Amino acid sequence: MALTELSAGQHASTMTEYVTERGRAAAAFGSRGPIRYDAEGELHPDILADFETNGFYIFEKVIADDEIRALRDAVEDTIERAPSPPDSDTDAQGRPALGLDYPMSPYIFIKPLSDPWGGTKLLSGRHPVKMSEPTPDADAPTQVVHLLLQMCTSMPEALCLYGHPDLLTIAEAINGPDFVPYNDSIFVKKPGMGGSVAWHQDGATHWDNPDWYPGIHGFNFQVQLYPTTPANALWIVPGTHAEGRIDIRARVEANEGGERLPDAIPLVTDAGDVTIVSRQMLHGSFANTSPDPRVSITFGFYPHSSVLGVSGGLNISLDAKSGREKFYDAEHIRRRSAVVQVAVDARHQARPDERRYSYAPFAGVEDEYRYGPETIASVLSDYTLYDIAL
Ligand SMILES: O=C(O)CCC(=O)C(=O)O
Repeated sequence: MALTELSAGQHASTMTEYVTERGRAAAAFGSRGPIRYDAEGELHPDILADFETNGFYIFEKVIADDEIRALRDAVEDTIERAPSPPDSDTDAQGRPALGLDYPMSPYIFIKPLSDPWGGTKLLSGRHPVKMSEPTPDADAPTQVVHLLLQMCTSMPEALCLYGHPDLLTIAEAINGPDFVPYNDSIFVKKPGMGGSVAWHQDGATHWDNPDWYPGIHGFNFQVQLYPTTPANALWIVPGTHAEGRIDIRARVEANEGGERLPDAIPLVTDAGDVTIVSRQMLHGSFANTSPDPRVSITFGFYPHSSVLGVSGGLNISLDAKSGREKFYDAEHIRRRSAVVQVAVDARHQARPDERRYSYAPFAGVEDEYRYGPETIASVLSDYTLYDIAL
């Protein structure tokens, strides 16, 4: 029977042997531990070396329990405020839906357990092979939230997370002090409903750059709000970030187990753990037919040199008005990076006793980027227009 014809329960059973075996491989892999700094307060070089070799790292217990609880509540509240049905102006309780005044809807809906991008031309066609799409249970809704966007506008808790000093110190260690943000999105994968994300590499711009190197497309954080398991986690193929552009279709077609790639491992974490994954890594996730939810707050950063003077190669970055690719000049970069500076201040206001991160591009002008009504309007209301998608 083709995997696509399976019920949710049958899909889960079909996956059991693979997720168990690869889950064991993941547990033995390493490239994980708490954040460690050296005597100068820099991210420990052993962690950077692991990341450079394997293309990922799992930082354990970074986000405290109370912050995770607040983020869970904020995400659930945001999901409840989604338009219902998806093309409506009101939510399921008849209130005006969140995001009617945003430059683009902060919700992406999908059919439960489906794969919205695999085998399509969407997102620069970077997901060439469709994943299995098991049939959801008869009582599942027809559409579910797959992604939440523009979190820094809708959730002050998420804005504060974006200004987290440990996360920004990691971004600086990998990409330099003038690191530049990509976008943010929250993957929502509820049990029996969460869709898959077909195997892909994120980068779409610099593959033929004569100065290509494994870090040129930056990396993504994922902050996990619930423990992840081999059955619902993000999967990666370690080391593929350094292989250049991969023929994903050939790799999947040559594999006897199809999408169940033999050398992939799941990123198994606890709630409050944070993963970093190179945007050049071969990665993806399966339909969530497990009994456990996954909610992954995802946001990335690039080296400044990868962005300045470049046109976005990933087609989520088309200019809303002209439909053309955006050109990332210094002003565009400043507009988008200002979200980081406002986030740092929002976090400082919420947690004045915590170390405050110092973001080099805004050194000396911090007072112009205090979190409050003015920057909510000038920086946070439409920042997704300035997302930088390489
Ligand atoms: O979390 C997932 O399932 C997919 C994440 C992903 O593909 C990405 O961050 O690029």
